[in-house]
Amino acid sequence: MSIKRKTNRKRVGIIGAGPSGLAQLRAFEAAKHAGLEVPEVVCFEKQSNWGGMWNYSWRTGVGKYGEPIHGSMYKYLWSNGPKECLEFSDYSFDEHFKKPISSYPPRPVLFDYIQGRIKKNKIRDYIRFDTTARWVNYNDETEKFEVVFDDLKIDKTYTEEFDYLVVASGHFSTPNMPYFKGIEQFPGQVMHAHDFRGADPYKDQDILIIGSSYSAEDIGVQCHKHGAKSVTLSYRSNPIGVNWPEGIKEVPLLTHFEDDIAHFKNGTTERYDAVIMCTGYQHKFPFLPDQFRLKTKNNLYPDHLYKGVFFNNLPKLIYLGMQDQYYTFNMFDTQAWLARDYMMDRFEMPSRRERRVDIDRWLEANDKLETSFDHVDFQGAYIKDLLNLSDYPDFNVDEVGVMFKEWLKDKDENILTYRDKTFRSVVTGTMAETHHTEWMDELDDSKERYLYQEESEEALEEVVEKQPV
Ligand code: FAD
Ligand code: NA7
Repeated sequence: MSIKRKTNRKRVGIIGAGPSGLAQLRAFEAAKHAGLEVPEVVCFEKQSNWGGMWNYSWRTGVGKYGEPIHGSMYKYLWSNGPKECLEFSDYSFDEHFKKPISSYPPRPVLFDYIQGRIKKNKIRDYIRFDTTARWVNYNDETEKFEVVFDDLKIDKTYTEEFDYLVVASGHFSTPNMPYFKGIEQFPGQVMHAHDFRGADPYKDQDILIIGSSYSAEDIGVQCHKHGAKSVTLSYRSNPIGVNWPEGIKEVPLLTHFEDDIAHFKNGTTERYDAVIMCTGYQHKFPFLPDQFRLKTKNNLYPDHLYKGVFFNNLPKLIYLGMQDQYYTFNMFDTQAWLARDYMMDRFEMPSRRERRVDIDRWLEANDKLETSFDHVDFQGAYIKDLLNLSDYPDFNVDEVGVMFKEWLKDKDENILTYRDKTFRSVVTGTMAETHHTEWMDELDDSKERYLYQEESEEALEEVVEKQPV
């Protein structure tokens, strides 16, 4: 069934209600509040709730309607960078929590923060949940996107038309799963980080992790924290190279298995109980035809995207959050504000050639990056470029860059204590609180436990004191 609409108001379709899709909705809402006429906007989300990765699912494999599970997050995930580096500049942590909190909150706390900004505005009304984008066709005659959706709840397929299509479906969901000779005979569990839901099952086990990036580092440390006997990280290109505590080590790449014995490139061998592939994710857009699909590895400036957002061959197709990420929520905002302005004819799109020149300039700069500090500076420069092009509230990107570099140094010094450090907000100037419990000793990641304050302990003591003896 195809629903045709007789209205001149432009229509915007957004695929995904994670932080990027929600940033797009928030950007339109801000324009509406400013009295501007906004297009008709509909967001489609295949899960039953918003928040993307931050909407934790205990499920792995497929969901209740048989769709591949999107979530890769796990219990006990605490922010892997300072929250001051991702703070929305139009909705501060102070505004949400009404008191200073620490710099590295756990997942439920960040999820709560993301929701706070959008609950204030009735953004839920724009979202059709339990709805998967199945296929996109661009009609050259009408110049509209015809998108096929499945309403999973009632098992119904329908098509809708849009003038603009925003792809905000994330890119840390479809595993990149390499093969190693002999792995099919490995007797223990072999899984990808995408299916990791917590470190509890690995207590007292010897764990082999393949990869040397964020997931390898954090899952390795989580397993160590929650009682794994040993954790070995096996790297392909470069080791993470931090000062590992006893119980975690890095070795060169795995070459093959003989039963439960792993052989490594340096000739050493070791026995393991379980293998976790932290080997990254694929940018996967099964709903897009070949000519519109973004084809890229995980990097800081995917090719073919003008300003990291507009698909160069058809700028009405907009991608959000497709870069590798130092900056997250605030970067998605700067992208969404610019995308909104283009969709509302407030940003003049340069010619295709000019766009190509701009993309090439960024790609060349990207090629020259060497260190992690260079990466931080590069993404900072990108965000400053976007900030110059829209009215998203300015924030001190250079200062955030300084915090990212501190964070990198903190991790180098002590991977087990970096989450105990505190930073100052560039949005409000508020200094973060030290958390009531050191991260290594904190085994409960609930919001209630996190926000539990000493006052309540004092109050509790008072109550106890007043009890008749
Ligand atoms: P996602 O959050 O992935 O959201 C995409 C949404 O699109 C999902 O809700 C999905 O269901 C929906 N969707 C996908 N396909 C379809 C379809 N066909 N139809 C309809 N809906 C669809 N960032 C940080 O800042 N700090 C961290 O500590 C941090 N930790 C992370 C830990 C892990 C394990 C992972 C995987 C990522 C982490 N990130 C972290 C990065 C995280 O990806 C971003 O913070 C953010 O979630 C990206 O937002 P997004 O909206 O672009 O994508
Ligand atoms: P990343 O950052 O894309 O890293 C992928 C890692 O996997 C990286 O170390 C790769 O090594 C390694 N890799 C990829 N393929 C292989 C093979 N075939 N063999 C060995 N190693 C391999 O993904 P992450 O999951 O760590 O992080 C993604 C997000 O999740 C991030 O934003 C976090 O916040 C959470 P390479 O260096 O390329 O040799």
